[in-house]
Parts: sequence; C-alpha cells; structure tokens
Amino acid sequence: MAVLEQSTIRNNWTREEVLALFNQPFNDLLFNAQVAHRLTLIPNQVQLSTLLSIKTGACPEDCKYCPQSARYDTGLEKEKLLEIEAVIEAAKVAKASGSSRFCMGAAWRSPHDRDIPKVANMIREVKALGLETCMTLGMLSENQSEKLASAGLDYYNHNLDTSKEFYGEVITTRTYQDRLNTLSNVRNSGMKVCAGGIVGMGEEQTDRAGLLIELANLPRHPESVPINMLVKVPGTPMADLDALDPFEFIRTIAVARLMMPQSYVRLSAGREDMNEQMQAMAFMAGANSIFYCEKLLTTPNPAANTDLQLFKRLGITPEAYQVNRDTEDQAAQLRQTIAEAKTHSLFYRAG
Ligand code: SAM
Ligand code: DTB
Ligand code: SF4
Repeated sequence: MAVLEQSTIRNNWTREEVLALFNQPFNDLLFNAQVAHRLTLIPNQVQLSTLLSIKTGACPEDCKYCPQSARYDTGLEKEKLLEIEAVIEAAKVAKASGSSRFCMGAAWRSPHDRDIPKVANMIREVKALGLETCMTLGMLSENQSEKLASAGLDYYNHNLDTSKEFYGEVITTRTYQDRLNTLSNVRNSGMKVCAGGIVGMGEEQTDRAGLLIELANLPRHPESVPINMLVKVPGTPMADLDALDPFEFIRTIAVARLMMPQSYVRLSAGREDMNEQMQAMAFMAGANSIFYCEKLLTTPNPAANTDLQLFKRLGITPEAYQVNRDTEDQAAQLRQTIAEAKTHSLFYRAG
C-alpha cells in the first residue's frame, strides 16, 4: 500500500503539536484528514475484519472496561478454548459475508506455551480458507511471537488502550511497559502490528493525544490502528460513565489519520451506539476499516447487511483481500489522484 517512503513518515510528535491538531476548527480537521487519506490510501474503500472469541471470560486481569474480567459480575458465560471445527465454521461464515480478515481473541493475560500449537493450527486452517489472520491473546514473549509468525499469523492485536498517564486508572495488573514489550516482540518477529486504544473511559483530550503519540512515535507505525469507543457493559466499573462527545470521537479518528497516514484506522467497538451520520463522518475523517458481522467478542455489533446497506448509500466498497496488493494499490491510487486533480480543475480557473 505504501506510497510514502518510510523515511518520510514522522515518529517524533510532540503533545503540543498533537493538541493543536485536535483543536483545529472541526471542518478544517476533517478536510485535512481527508486530504491525507487521499494522498496515501484508496478513498471509499473500507477493510472488513470479523472477530471471534476463541476463549471467553474468566480473565485474571482487572481492565476496568472489560466484560471478560473475572473480577466483575457481568453475567457472561465463560467458555474454554474453542475446538478447531468451531473456529473454521465461524471463519467460513465471515468469508462468505465478505470479510477479508478473521481476528481471534482470547481472554488471557498471556497464552500458556501449551496453547500455542492449538492456536497455530487455527491460524493455518483459517489462512487456508483465503482469509488474512489476526490474533489477540494478551502479552507475548519473543519465543511465542516467533511461533505465531511461523504459523503464518498476519497481524497481532495488542492495544495500548490509553495514555501512559491515564493507564493506572484503567488497569493495574500489567504495566504500560509490558504492552510496549509485546508490541516490540510482535514487530521483531515480522508480523504486522495492530495496536490502538479505547476512548470514552473518562480520560481527557490530552490522554487521547498521549495514546496517539505513543502509537505514532513507535519506530514503525502499526499497520492497523483500532480506535474503540468504550462499550459500557453493566457490571464493569465503567458501566455508568458519561458518553464522550461524538465530535471528539471523530476528532480522534481524524488526528490518528493525520499522524499515521499509511495505517489502516479502524472504526472499532461502539458502532452499535453510533448513528449512520456519525459513522459516515468517521469515514470522512479517515477511518478505513471496521469490525464486521453481528458480534464483537462478547457484545453486539451491527448486522452485516446493515453495514452493506450503509456502504451502498455512501458509495463505499469493501476492500478485497489480495495477497500482493501493494503494487496494484499504488497504481490505483495514482490513477485516483490524477482523476481528482482533473475534477478540481473544473472548479478553478486555469492559470
Ligand atoms: N485479553 C487480551 C488482551 O487484553 O490483550 C485480548 C482480548 S482484549 C478483549 C482486546 C481489546 O479489546 C482490549 O485491549 C480493549 O482495547 C478492547 N476492549 C475490551 N473491552 C472493551 C469494551 N468494553 N469497549 C471497547 N473496547 C474494549
Ligand atoms: C480491538 O481493538 N477491539 C476488539 C479487538 N481489538 C479484539 C475488541 C472489542 C471488544 C468489545 C467488547 C466485547 O465485545 O467484549
Ligand atoms: Fe482480560 Fe483482555 Fe479483558 Fe483485560 S481486556 S480483562 S486482559 S480479556
């Protein structure tokens, strides 16, 4: 997908600069983000990822947002690691619905070494169906990362969740540095990195800026950046928080797009509580990926048909999975940029 040289991509953002991006007039921010999007990515194309919880609930961690922590009574039924057949079945449904990536999540602090052969088998079987693979299993050691990479895992998801400063208000059972170490293990083993966070947890704008700075100042930007709106699940300590201003959510997407111009920014959890106009605005702000199909890990997500109808009304097409999409996409991108330059000449006097 790369149009920009890696050396031209910034990873030295300061908080002052990022707060200035956040606080532009709303329309300026959206315009700038849309321009950035069109310079590096194909407009009107959205990548679809489907989630499956392969091991549900009874998690020893204390993440205050999470319905799967054993510490909160959320009425969730816990489940052991799924058998391979159930995973293949769900992946087939995702593929038939038009998804290009299948993301398998486990409510673990980190995987046990004895689980690695089982999840490696899931990776191989899902890939064999012609889907990209992603997993989110908690913290990974160097050795575990290498094993998942050799099984063919395309992406590993591990979120920083929030800023370094606000982190202690959300999780106490693992440190920010633990998360950074996992991201570095994933990167070093050659997998693509999926890392983002959650907004609407009672943090300040400076924390949202802090999260994006941590992600954008990594040695290499994550290829995929999920921005989740908190799903307020009864029984969790965050169930009764006030909702974040929707415009502030859109601003966060737009600033992510500007800071990480080549990354796929995912409009992630929380879409059940967003109207169509808000989702359209998120795409305008540069989101080019969603979680697709009616369930996230344990909570509901819009039905596939609902999303496809919205895409149709907005002229958005789902991105197809192409094994070697870099060169084709670059050519398509150039054609698009040239076509747009021509359109603009309709509105301006020559010379
Ligand atoms: N247990 C593993 C871990 O925490 O790394 C993997 C699964 S965990 C559920 C993956 C991510 O889902 C979390 O890091 C968090 O960003 C997101 N998440 C969990 N509960 C959420 C909620 N209620 N609202 C929004 N995002 C949530
Ligand atoms: C991510 O950033 N969001 C997804 C995925 N990575 C694993 C999870 C959202 C979970 C929402 C709450 C639930 O369904 O349990
Ligand atoms: Fe466990 Fe992951 Fe939920 Fe934290 S976010 S409680 S680690 S499942």
